[in-house]
Amino acid sequence: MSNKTLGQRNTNNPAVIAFVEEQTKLCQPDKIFWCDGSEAEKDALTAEAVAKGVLIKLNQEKLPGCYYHRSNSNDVARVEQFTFICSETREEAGPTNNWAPPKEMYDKLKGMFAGSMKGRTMYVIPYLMGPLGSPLTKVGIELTDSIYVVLSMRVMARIGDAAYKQLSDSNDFNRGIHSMLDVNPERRFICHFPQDNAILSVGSAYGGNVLLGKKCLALRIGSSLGRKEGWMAEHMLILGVEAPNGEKTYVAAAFPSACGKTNFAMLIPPAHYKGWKIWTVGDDICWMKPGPDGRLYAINPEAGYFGVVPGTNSKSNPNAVKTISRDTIYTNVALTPDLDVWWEGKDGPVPAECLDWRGNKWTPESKEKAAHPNSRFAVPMTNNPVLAPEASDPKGVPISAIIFGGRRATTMPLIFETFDWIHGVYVGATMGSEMTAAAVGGAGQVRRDPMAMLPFCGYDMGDYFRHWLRMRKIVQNPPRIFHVNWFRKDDQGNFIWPGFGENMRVLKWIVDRCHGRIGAEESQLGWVPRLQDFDLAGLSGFGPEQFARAQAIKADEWKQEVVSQEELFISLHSTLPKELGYQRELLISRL
Ligand code: OXD
Ligand code: MN
Repeated sequence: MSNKTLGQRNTNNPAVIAFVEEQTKLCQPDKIFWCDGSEAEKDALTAEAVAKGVLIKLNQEKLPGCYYHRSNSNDVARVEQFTFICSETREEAGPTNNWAPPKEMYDKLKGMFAGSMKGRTMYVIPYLMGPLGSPLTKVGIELTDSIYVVLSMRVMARIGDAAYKQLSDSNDFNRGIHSMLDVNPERRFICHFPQDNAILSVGSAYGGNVLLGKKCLALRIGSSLGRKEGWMAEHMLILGVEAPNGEKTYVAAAFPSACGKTNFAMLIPPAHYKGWKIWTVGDDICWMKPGPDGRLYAINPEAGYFGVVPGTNSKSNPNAVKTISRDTIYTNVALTPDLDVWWEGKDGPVPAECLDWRGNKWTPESKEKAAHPNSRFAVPMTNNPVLAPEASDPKGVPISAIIFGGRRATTMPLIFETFDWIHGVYVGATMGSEMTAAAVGGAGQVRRDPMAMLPFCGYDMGDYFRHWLRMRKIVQNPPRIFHVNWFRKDDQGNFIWPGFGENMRVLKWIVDRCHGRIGAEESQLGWVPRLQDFDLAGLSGFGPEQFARAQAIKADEWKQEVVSQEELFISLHSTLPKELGYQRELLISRL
């Protein structure tokens, strides 16, 4: 496309045009820019963002195609306290979501949007969540006054003409409107209207609050659509395990935010796993639907990774290090004098001096972190050296195993397999994890995070569990369900399990279980590997004794665990499926 046509209206879809016209009247932008997703558009908008100081061009010799962004220091994470599900009734949103009556919230937000884009450009971003042509794919139109949002959305989703192609002349698309306003936490609201397939976001420019395809559409609205339409929207990575004989087994895994989903999805097996390979399908979100052969098929609706930067290095995730060495937008990391980026846990020396994420001078003596703990990269998935070719397959991939896991210093063994689907739903529903920096507040405390969906489920959590249970009736060959914990600590506070690439050993047991070719023994929690079932070969500092410690089921810890699960169940009691209560009783009797 030539430069002349950049920003011109590029669709005749009457519903899209009407939506944009209506919002233009409300927001009163100086200019409307219709995005087409082209390279020319990327170049032009990037240049404009640099000229306006929204992006800093990084050292192109070291980091080709990379840019740096600093967000407002009051705007660095998702804000669950300002995130609302505005369904018709409070009951539909359930006790774990903030709720406001839709009319009241529409009125309030309309007041905030009125004239909010005066002096600014309104960008129209048509996008796809999912590969073009997939029956699972959804179309969204996001209107935004942030050029950073446009440039990030084009990394995270398939934007431009493909979206209009999938939409054709239909009016079935998600309507998303975002305005930064004055980036004031007092006027920050992330609101979802499932009945209208609409999202309104104001007062923030942080990814999870404003890249509306991601958490807002792909999870909150998506989960609600999935329940209506018979599919599942989950906070899961998807990976493929390739065996030396070419056999491919796909698994989906739900871990809460900042618990290593991206690392796990890009894992490199230890040296003696010759011929084994891990392929990434997705690192954060998974949409699953029953396929014609009675299995669950999954797509990754995203096209990029919006990952936590600190701790990324050649031990934790060598593939991510390569992935983010080009074409990456870095947000809130530290900036070195030669326009390179730095973060805590990066390979190589600590810089003698740099600018921290706020833009203040930082030296190794400084008390504060140089990079914000929730600093992020946004990078196209096509940069990933182990991107699964199936990541763009409209059919998706058949899922053999679902893995739940959290960050738990105690209680949870390294690995167990649940007895059946209903038990697996119970284990997912009662998942707990120590909180991280991905959301504001409470870092370190254990909170119940059912299926890692607590901040992302767009309707009542009890009904969400019911939907999971119902899926068993629709899916003839359901995946097996497992639980893992990489983060258990010993009495000295050291991690027992080495983690990272060694997680392949756990994955191997899981894959072999799925193919019915390895043993296990029954425990109170589920099926667990016997020593002879688990590969410890060549693992230094981790032998049978450590294995026993990693797998220990301690009565005192489980007493506390079931009490804390009860608190969750009480809070959800009015809609909690009775099957889950029975599962808890069964567990108690086994314990
Ligand atoms: C994310 C999150 O950004 O879960 O993926 O917070
Ligand atoms: Mn996430």
